[in-house]
Amino acid sequence: MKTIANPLRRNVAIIAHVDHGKTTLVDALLHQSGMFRANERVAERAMDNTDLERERGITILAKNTAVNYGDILINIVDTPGHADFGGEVERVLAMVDGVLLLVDASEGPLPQTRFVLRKALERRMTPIVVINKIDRPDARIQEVLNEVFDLFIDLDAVEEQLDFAILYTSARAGTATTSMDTPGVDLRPLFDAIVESVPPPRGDPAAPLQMLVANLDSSDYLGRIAIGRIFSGQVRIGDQISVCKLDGTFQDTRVTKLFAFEGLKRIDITAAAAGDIVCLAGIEDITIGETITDVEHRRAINPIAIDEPTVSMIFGVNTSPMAGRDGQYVTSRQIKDRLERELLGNVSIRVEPTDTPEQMKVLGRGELQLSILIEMMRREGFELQVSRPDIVTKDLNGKLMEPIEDLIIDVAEEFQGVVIAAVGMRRGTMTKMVNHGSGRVRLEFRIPARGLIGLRSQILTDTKGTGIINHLFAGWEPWHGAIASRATGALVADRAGGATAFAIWNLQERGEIFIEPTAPVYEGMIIGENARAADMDVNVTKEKKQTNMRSSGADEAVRLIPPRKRGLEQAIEWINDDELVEVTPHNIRIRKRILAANMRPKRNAEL
Ligand SMILES: Nc1nc2c(ncn2[C@@H]2O[C@H](COP(=O)(O)OP(=O)(O)OP(=O)(O)O)[C@@H](O)[C@H]2O)c(=O)[nH]1
Ligand SMILES: [Mg+2]
Repeated sequence: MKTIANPLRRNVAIIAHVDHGKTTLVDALLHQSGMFRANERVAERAMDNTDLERERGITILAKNTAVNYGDILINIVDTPGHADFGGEVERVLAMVDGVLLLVDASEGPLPQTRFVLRKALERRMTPIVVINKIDRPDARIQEVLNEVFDLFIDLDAVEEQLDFAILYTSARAGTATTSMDTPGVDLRPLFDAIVESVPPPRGDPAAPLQMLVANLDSSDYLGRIAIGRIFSGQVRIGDQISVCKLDGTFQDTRVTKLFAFEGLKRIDITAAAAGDIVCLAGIEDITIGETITDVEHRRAINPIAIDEPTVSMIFGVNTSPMAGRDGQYVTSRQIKDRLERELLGNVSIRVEPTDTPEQMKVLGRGELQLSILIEMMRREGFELQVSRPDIVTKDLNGKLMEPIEDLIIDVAEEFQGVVIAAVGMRRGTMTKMVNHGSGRVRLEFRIPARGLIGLRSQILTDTKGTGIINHLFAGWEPWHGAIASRATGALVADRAGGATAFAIWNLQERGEIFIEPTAPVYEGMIIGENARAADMDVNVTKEKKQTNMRSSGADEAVRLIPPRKRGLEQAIEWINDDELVEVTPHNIRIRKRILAANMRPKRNAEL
């Protein structure tokens, strides 16, 4: 057994299903460890510090922080709970010696709870189970704890892993207790549990240096910053080091900048040793999974294995007639470079060439992950066009296999029927139905991953925004057969120009309109959804003839139904294979792949 590297360190990750309160708990841990001055204003969910994270209220990237508890330094990694960002969890588990498994006291274990727990158990960790949100009026604490036990058993936890510590917390109130009989007053019981249950890091500080890079950051001043765990040895400013690259080569360099985490900051340090989580700046081209060693002993640590992507989309150069109007970066070269940069820090994304240099195939864990990437690119000034997401299939002894997901939908009882019908249409089969007696039911299905594309927005519409959908990759099965795509056709602009209120007013009885009067359109651009199955070419630039005027223009304007503008994600979910989403910094447009009406095969068969 390796020696304890540092008895005064603990390295722990917080893992859970989405929204179960990880980042809120980190806030409370930071506050109570005295990381902030009494009068310091700190944003809620301080670790969610990127624009997209703050806007959406979800964590996208795993992030490090560290707090002191007595004379112990606790490195904490906050992780995302959304399934699409599961790769982030996988790679940070290589950095830590223990995990806090948070479970919402009302929702109980959900698909991502299962995923992250499985990953932690596989790494032989014994999690600390944290039943969070015990303040919720609908908390069902004992039941949820039983469900957690069942989940451990279901995942083949070994005996000592079943001996997990249990804490009951309200991350929002900043309290924890080990027993529901004694209400918590602060987080001290949780800090104590971390110190007692998470093993101190092992590794020999006297051995040669080995540091595994598990995360990347960058700064304008310092360039690329490698974040990782030192498994053995020591590192000092000025040391000669070698990077064992993923391709098997070595890159020798010198340590110029070394940091440790302290609350939300990074502080300069001069040396670090086995057991520490630190940042090294100034190493060109370093990437996740590489090992930093001393120059005499270049021995790499096994790279982190990550689950394969399941969804792909084609990213292409914007070919619409409006291309280049508001983007700064529009060429295939620029898009390719940007995607290559993404690969460095985003371990669960892959990029493959297609048969044309104008298009790249981007693979990821889900639609959300890919649409977040597209959203980041457009905010940086990129223009591109993207296809409908496709799932990744594989060939097993000549048989076509497709990914299958476990799907869990929580809805009010009244919507149960529509939801079951909608999932059934997509070849989902119900496996379980639980009614907690609260007026909501939990429906469980198995469904081809294909069937999930667009399902979320449909369920949200069908349940008036109240349905909660979760899914998790369950395995590969032989192809389940065709799934009907969108049942409706598109209203397609038949010429370029500016949309008029008059034309929209005339068209809105045919279906739902996506654009506003005066919006510029081009031939082949989709301006609305046809209520029928066929596509329809329409003139949305038509001006009213004076002679036809029966009522005043103002009257008609009032009668325009406000357009249902599609955001990026809705647009991506909505399109069919013969359609594309055009993405620019200021616009999301939906278009036919083939713009010219006379070149475009007509989709007119009533389904
Ligand atoms: N009632 C109650 N609400 C809580 C508690 N902890 C967190 N929340 C709320 O739960 C929501 C989600 O909290 P987050 O901390 O963002 O959850 P998360 O696990 O970090 O979410 P992801 O990072 O997106 O997976 C927020 O609205 C919090 O205010 C708690 O103890 N009690
Ligand atoms: Mg979070």
